[in-house]
Amino acid sequence: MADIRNIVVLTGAGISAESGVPTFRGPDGLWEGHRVEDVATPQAYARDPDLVLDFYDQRRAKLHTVEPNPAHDALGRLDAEWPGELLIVTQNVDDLHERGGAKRLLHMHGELKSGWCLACGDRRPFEGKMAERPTCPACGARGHIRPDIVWFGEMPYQMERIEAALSTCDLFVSIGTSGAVYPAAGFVQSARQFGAQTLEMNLDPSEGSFFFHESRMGKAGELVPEWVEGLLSG
Ligand code: BV8
Repeated sequence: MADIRNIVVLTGAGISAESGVPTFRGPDGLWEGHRVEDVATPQAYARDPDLVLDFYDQRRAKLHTVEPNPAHDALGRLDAEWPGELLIVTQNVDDLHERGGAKRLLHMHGELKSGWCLACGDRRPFEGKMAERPTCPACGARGHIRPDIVWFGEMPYQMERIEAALSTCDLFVSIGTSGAVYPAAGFVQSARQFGAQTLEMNLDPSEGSFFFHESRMGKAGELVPEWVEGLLSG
């Protein structure tokens, strides 16, 4: 472990599963109730804004009923105590990493608690229901606020910052993601090309398990605290 200084952690829906937030592709998956094309694309939003806005309004409201789990708390502890570089890149749109204490964090697929006004481009924290067509606090336009979420076919956020971190990391860790969605699913290959060690912690083998030097199968709430303790105790 001595030669590990810079770490990039990628998380997906699996890290929030033990907090009661449904994953996408599991048996009770979010997508089970909906076809992805019907709720997570710009075309879906144009075709049926009420369905899409309600889908995200419901998930935003649920955030008040869930708590961070030991995996979020362990990454918060790592953030506080790790002396080297750390970047936590989450695909998740919930706020559980923040509530678990993570600060060196970015949401590459956006956040449920952020709104984006298409009339003026303003982005800011949002609470409540977009389906009620609220007025934009910045420009006063009504009914143009959409979820500040990266849908399929849209460019994920802060890709340059992510690529820079991957190019200098000594360790890349993937937690709770199926490896089904790009560009996130390709990060492990980039990290390896730059010489990083790669570790996966997941309930089941992901689509990218082959690319990891090490895969630990199990629940994030158990594996992540163990891993952080091991790392911090050197
Ligand atoms: C882009 C926001 C380009 C919405 C999401 C063909 C090949 C390659 C790529 C493509 C292709 N065709 C199309 C593409 C591109 C596309 C893509 O990858 N499609 C896939 C389906 C093939 N990607 C895009 O469109 C991306 N944009 O490419 O832009 C571009 C270029 C120029 C200009 C403009 C654009 C945008 C992708 C982002 C889409 N938005 N989410 C929302 O949240 O509603 S993606 C969605 O899936 C989620 O964000 C999530 O993050 C992501 C991945 O899912 P996971 O997080 O992995 O969740 P999942 O349920 O799948 O898996 C959970 C895992 O956890 C499981 O493995 C399970 O075993 C494990 N688990 C469960 N419980 C536990 C656990 N592990 C540990 N402990 C537990 N307790």
